[in-house]
Amino acid sequence: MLQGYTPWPDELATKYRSNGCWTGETFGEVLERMATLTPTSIALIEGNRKVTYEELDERANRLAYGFIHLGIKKQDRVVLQLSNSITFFEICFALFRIGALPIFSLPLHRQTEITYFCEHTKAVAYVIPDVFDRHDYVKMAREVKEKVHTLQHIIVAGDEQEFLNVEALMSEGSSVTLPTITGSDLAFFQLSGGSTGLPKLIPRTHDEYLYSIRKSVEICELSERTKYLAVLPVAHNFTMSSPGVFGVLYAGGCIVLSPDPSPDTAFPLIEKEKINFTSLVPPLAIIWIEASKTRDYDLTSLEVIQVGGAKCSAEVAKKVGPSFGCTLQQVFGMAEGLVNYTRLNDAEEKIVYTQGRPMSEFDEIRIVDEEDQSIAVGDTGHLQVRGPYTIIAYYNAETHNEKAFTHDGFYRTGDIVKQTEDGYLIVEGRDKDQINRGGEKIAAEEVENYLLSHEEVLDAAIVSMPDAFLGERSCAFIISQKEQLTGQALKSFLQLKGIAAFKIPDRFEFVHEFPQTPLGKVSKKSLREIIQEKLATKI
Ligand code: OOB
Repeated sequence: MLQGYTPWPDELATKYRSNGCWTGETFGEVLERMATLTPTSIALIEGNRKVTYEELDERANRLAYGFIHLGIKKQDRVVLQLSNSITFFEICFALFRIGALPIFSLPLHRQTEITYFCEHTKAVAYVIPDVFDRHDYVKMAREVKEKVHTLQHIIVAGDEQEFLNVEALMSEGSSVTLPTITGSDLAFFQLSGGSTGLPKLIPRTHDEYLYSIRKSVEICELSERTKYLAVLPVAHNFTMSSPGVFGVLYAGGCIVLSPDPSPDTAFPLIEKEKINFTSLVPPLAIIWIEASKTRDYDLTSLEVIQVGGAKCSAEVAKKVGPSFGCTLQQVFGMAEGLVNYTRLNDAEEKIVYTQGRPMSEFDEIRIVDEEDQSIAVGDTGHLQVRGPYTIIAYYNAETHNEKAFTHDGFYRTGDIVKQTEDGYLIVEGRDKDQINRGGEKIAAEEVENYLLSHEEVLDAAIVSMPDAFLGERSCAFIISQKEQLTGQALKSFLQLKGIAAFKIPDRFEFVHEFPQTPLGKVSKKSLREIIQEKLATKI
């Protein structure tokens, strides 16, 4: 058993097996099955390169042997930071086959975050592109390797320099047997959006994650005729499994990988590949809707556009269907588990005004007040959830787990919602110290801590401010004795430190003190009001 991992209690595991949620199947087996059933169907398209199910299966196997020859073993942790590429899938399935555990970081993460993921999990390997979006990952890997002593291998897709090349890892495995992997084994780690100091890691077993995929495939009606355009990073839970790229592979469909989400890249791909399904965050939906008015591409193949990751306003939701001649599906999910979908045949009113309902009949949700007491249906309160694909603990985070989960094993989502009579959820707000910047999550405390490491910053508090396009942006209130300190200087400081660009505050406000709550804590509510007022008067 991996230290720091809290296994499912026997009672729940037995329940989810006996009610058919957990089948014991593994990701490695899913790919093998599809390679047998539909060997010559195209699984992945990246630019001019196409890979069939059989080829994907074969290449994943050769890489699995390569990893074993390198000495990577079952349960070893491997930080994976690849863009939307065929290599991402080959590496993923290779690691699944040998039971090594990928940690799905995002292409935007920088050395501070990557170093932390490697250190926290004692990772033995780190997989990167050479250059992506003008960022030099090899240089970054050099810096990370200096600091992390467990890290033995840097594996590069592209120009590997002094490190290992993915292609060179491919190996024939005549003399080795792959380890046995079961459904209850850990498969990988997802990252939590977070609200406290350091990002939390979400452990996932094959059983629980494949259940969520199977159920999503059913609800979203994916099949071998699905042509899915992956525009958001595939490493994110939404694009990965709701039903996402893994759902498409499960259904035998075809994934087209978009290097970026702009209409200029995505629309020609939709026309060329006759895409019928894709997933967007709300700001992208806005950009696509605007672009659809002026761009002359044939987008009539689109059947479903999902929007999720942040609240989609009714105003935007109303426009998706008419702009693209397709069905909108709202998706309200979380990397920790629970995913809600509007159903494809729901009435317009449900699709536009709600964030859907839980995907599984075994999702237990409750909406409670400040004292964890259930409230009347229709009242607004805190959402808690327990179920066959919602985690019961973060990895290696004992103190945090005590706060994040109730005594009876419900996850406190930090979302404030209300429920309709027929079970649909409407997201009304949040009680977690997080900023949702157009779907990208910023844990306020994490960034505050980075700012506090600047010698001229005495205190820092980050809050959200409303934004017509992204929904929210971040504003940092700073107390400093140095009058010369500027927001620009702090931005440069954070960039140099190496953190994902979306976490760098959009605005800085210098103050002499923070408003306080009656208990003497910083009142973020008052700070939000201050910045809203300033924005309203355009100061
Ligand atoms: C998805 O996952 P995360 O882990 O990046 O973020 C989860 C949080 C939720 O707790 C909620 O606060 C917010 O993001 N959220 C939404 C939303 N979808 C996510 N808030 C309002 N409306 C929505 N539709 O973001 C995620 C994971 C799987 C599927 C979809 C999204």
